Amino acid sequence: MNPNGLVPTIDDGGFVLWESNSIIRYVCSKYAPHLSPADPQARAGAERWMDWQLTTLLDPINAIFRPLVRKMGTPDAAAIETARVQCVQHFAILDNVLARQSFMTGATFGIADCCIAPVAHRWLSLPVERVAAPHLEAWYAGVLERPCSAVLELPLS
Ligand SMILES: N[C@@H](CCC(=O)N[C@@H](CS)C(=O)NCC(=O)O)C(=O)O
Repeated sequence: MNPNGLVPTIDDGGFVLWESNSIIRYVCSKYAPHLSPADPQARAGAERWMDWQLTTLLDPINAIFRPLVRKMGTPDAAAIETARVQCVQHFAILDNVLARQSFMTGATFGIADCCIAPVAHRWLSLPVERVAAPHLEAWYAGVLERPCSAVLELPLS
């Protein structure tokens, strides 16, 4: 179904789609259009965080998650520390945003929150030192209260 042999991959009535953020966009547009802002600037602002998650946030998270949780390769303490510092900086950016608005999508929960929440779950669960990010932590606690957030309660694996 996915030439890359990776998850997530969905089959929606014969329509096969992979790439997590494309899946979020598709599922929201078909089944929950209220999660995507209609205003072009609000939508671009939200989608910017989805692109940033893929291009900037995931690499340092995975540089910690893969060796420490998935046990892939031999942990390199210096590389993990470099990634940790990058994560602290990246999550400070999110904390700043969430000091000014309730959700990564804007005033209401939406597509950008669906995409950032699983990465925040990893970051807040990794066995590394973090810097307090009160707005991020309050936002994440709110996400955990939402229906369908049970997957975020699972331990990292
Ligand atoms: N850019 C892809 C990355 C997909 C990816 O790397 N998936 C990982 C899990 S997060 C995977 O399938 N790894 C192999 C495995 O878990 O068996 C996306 O966002 O969907």
